[in-house]
Amino acid sequence: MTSIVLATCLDAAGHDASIFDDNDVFDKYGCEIREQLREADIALVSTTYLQNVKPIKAVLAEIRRTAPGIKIVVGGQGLMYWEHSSCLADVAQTLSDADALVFGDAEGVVERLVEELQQPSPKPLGGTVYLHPAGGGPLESDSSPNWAAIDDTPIPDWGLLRRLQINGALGSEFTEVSLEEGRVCAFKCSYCAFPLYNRFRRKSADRIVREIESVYEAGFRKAAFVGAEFFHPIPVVRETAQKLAARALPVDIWVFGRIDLMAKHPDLPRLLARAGIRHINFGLESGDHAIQQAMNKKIQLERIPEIMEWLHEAGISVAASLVLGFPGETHETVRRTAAVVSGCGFDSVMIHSLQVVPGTPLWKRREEFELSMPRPRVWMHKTMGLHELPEEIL
Ligand code: B12
Ligand code: SF4
Repeated sequence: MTSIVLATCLDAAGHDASIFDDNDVFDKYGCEIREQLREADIALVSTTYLQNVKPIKAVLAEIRRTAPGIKIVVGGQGLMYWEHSSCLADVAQTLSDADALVFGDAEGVVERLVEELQQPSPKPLGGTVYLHPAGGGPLESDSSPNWAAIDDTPIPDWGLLRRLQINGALGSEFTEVSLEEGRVCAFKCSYCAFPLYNRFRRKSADRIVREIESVYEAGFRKAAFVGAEFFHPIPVVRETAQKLAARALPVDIWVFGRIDLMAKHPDLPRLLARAGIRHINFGLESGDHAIQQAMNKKIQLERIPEIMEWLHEAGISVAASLVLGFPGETHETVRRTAAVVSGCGFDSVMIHSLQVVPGTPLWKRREEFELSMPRPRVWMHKTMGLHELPEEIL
């Protein structure tokens, strides 16, 4: 989705683009990338999925070797992640093959940055740090992120999937697209990294309807909302569902969302089904009340079986996800979670191990939770250690 959002910004500003979107892109598509780079003015490199900066450093070096004069811009949520765990000067030093770093949203910046980078002295832009200002002056270090007005951002043009070269070839075979109901989530679960690299914004009902219309017009019949959490606030969800139901477009929709928020709205599942929602991914995480409290998740577990019945009656399936290993987890709490889950009637269950991400409330309160981290990603606390969890979920 990141690639299509960036390509939409470039397209709107009248520029052609081609996309390479995969792990290890140079290993897989080296010839095709080099061919494109020799004709390009600018390379946009996204770090959204990355936790390790090394692959990006290598990609930048390879781009620079192939096209020494090209302008390179790096952005995406990985940049925010590294800034959290390091400092701007270190990030800039590591990514020194780039010409500019963009913190926060691309929309409203990328379109202008493409022009500015062609100038001898580019003008300051929100969220943008130029690494090589004219005359080799000092680093401009305003990395306060650019947060766009979410309803005013260009609607992602999924038709580009058919029109642009993706990984060196035309005519992609994607049948499903991703959309955002907004950015991030209004909740603050203590282990969750979503709010760290982005700011909560929710799209209006009219905007979401326009996006589904655009997906339909581009010929797609399946869309997944991946912003973070679809069901808050309920009045916006209700209005969105009413408007989508009125449009009755044959687009099957999949969302991430807290089904517990529907407890006081028994009519909502049927309305959602009329709007096209077919599947929900629900983060239950634990069936233990004390762990729910400590996670700051606070799901009323006893209401879930009833809400599941409403959803099933409406024809909506639900996959639940669990996180094992939160401080306080024992064999007993895992058994309790299994009992709760087996009484809920979920269509499928995904199990993950706890990850303690730097910057999250859980990470900041390590002492209080008696949580130790002998190595990055490895945790232990009074009642459990990562090594006790089965390999299949690590
Ligand atoms: C969908 C998703 C997945 C799917 C991916 C499916 C797919 N291929 O599309 C799956 C489930 C596979 C997945 C896996 C992982 N994910 Co994930 N995922 C997401 C999710 C929910 C949506 C990503 C998305 O499309 N966002 C919409 C786009 C438009 O947003 P964006 O990329 O941030 O882009 C905006 C800005 O950042 C900026 N921008 C981005 N790139 C660039 C580049 C330039 C040049 C510029 C100027 C601007 C710019 O402009 C864009 C528009 O404003 C995000 C959370 C979220 N809501 O963003 C997590 C998220 C990206 N995932 C994350 C993580 C950690 C992972 C995993 C590493 C998890 C794991 N431990 O295995 C893996 C890695 C996968 C991989 N192969 O690399 C983190 C990454 C943060 C980080 N760097 O540490 C996120 C942010 C969640 C979080 N906050 O913890 N994920
Ligand atoms: S775990 Fe889900 S509900 Fe909680 S803050 Fe993260 S995205 Fe929101």
